[in-house]
Amino acid sequence: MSNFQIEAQNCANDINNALDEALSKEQFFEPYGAIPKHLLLAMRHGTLNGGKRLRPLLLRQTAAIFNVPHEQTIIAGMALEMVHCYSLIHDDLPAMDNDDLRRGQKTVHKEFDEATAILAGDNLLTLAFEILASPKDHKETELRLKLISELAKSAGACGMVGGQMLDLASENETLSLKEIDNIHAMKTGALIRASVRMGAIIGLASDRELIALTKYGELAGRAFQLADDILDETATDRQLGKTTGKDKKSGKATLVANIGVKESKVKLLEIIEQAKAALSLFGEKANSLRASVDYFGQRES
Ligand code: GRG
Repeated sequence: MSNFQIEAQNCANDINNALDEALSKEQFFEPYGAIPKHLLLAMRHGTLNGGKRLRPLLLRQTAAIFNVPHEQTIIAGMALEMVHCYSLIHDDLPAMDNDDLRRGQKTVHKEFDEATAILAGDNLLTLAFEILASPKDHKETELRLKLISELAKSAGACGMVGGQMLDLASENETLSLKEIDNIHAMKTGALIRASVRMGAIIGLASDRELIALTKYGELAGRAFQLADDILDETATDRQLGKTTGKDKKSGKATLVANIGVKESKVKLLEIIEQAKAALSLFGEKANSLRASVDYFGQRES
């Protein structure tokens, strides 16, 4: 295994263990009683069913530039994953992408039912902010508020939710490359940008450092989405653990639909190089972040 693979695996193990514990029955007794069992099972299904945990990895790698130990990035990493998993659960619903398969398993509304899937997503979103507010990893109130604000803005109407709205409205519409880019930046890029910025916030980055890392985060988000669109066109259902080719079928505006797979791959490599260049300020300390964006370009699932 490469250093990147080992690092990604360690991060995924840490986050999986922490999520498993956070989504256990005992956590939910006070003050109103236990969480309804069905709801908890649905939340666990949508969260602990695989997942590469790339957002916590970016957060952890960014914080490591500032010598923050991994243990102090677990809660923020879990909060990112909870928001990410909620978005996938809701995205799979019949009212949105209407998918039966996610991470190689039945989607939450297929395994349970639609109402349960909506509520499981809602509760993951709420829980993300509940755990971020806890002083366990970060004693300083101001730091916690900054993390909460960063995650809320990225997940909200000017970020992921707004991007999803624009994306749904764009089906069978002709969009300019700039408009497509903007939808991608909001829908997928915002949470990736926030992952990096939250790592920088935990690391008490200076303004100059935060600007450089934000640029990296934005470019990494673009690379991630473009790679996803290329995979949607070129990979198999089995490889991705979800239904592929849906963008084309639904007439969704993607860069790949506009410029083709070959040119998209060239563009992807350009964006990856720009992302790595944005890290020049940090020298070798940012090598892990460089490896992550390289992985975005090479991933097969
Ligand atoms: C429903 C509010 C709301 C938003 C949905 C993220 C999103 C917005 C929709 C998902 C559609 C999609 C497949 C977008 C492409 C990028 C993406 C988020 C891929 C999945 O992320 P990975 O590869 O997933 O990190 P894992 O399974 O590894 O966690």
